[in-house]
Amino acid sequence: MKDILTAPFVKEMCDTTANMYRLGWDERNGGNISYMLDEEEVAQYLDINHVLREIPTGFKADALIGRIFIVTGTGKYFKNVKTDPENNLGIIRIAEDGTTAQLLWGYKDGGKFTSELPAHLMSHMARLSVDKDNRVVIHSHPTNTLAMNYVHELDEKKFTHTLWEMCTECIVVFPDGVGILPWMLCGTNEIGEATAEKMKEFRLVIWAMHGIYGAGKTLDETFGLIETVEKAAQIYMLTAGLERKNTIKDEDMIKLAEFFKVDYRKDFLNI
Ligand code: 2HA
Ligand code: ZN
Repeated sequence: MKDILTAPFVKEMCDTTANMYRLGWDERNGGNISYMLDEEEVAQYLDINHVLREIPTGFKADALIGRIFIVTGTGKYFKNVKTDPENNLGIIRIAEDGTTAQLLWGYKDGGKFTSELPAHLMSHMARLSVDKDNRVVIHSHPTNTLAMNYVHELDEKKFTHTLWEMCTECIVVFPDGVGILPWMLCGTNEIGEATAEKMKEFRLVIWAMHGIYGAGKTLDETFGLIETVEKAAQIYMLTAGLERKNTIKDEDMIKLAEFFKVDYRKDFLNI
């Protein structure tokens, strides 16, 4: 059996959380990540028949029975993942009943998965229903994206359009736009269900005055999606309130989308 601390998926979780902390997006215990793993790959590092603990999830995830995820722990700080992965991360498998998480590794101090597990697993189910290659869900509190929530209308079309105007490549990176939920209580099945509903349409969902969810095939891709929104939001915040003399026009966005052959939300343009 290989040493799990050398597993690429553990290293990637360490690098991504460290990176997000460094960017100031995940203060204290803010943010959480879930990453679906390949059973054969996990079996190189763990006896996957050895369940350390069983933890109820509080909701049913029938479509994910038997699926294995590496998930950040509740109350744990992104800042600390890299130096102590076994305490701050856990590997869980969804049991036959669809409502129990079988702990295979991690949460060493008796902890458990993020309080946002409903939003994560429901989002995985929603994304898998439209993209069978989806593996990752990331939640974070990126600074400028959050700041923008206070000064920009929280309308999906208008918010997406503003982001697309802020950096040339935005429409290419997230042509499907950004979904938005109103302020809701976090950590609940209700916000999980609402997030998942949006995830059928968008890979990025803003939780108003809280943060953002992103979904994708790899940690890099999902991180990159959130990073691109955050960069656009930063440009917006640096220029909001100033007289705008130039902008990326809708006709320019169409040229980009056609040149890079992306299927974009045409109804989010004004022409
Ligand atoms: O887990 O970010 O939304 C900490 C959070 C909750
Ligand atoms: Zn949060």
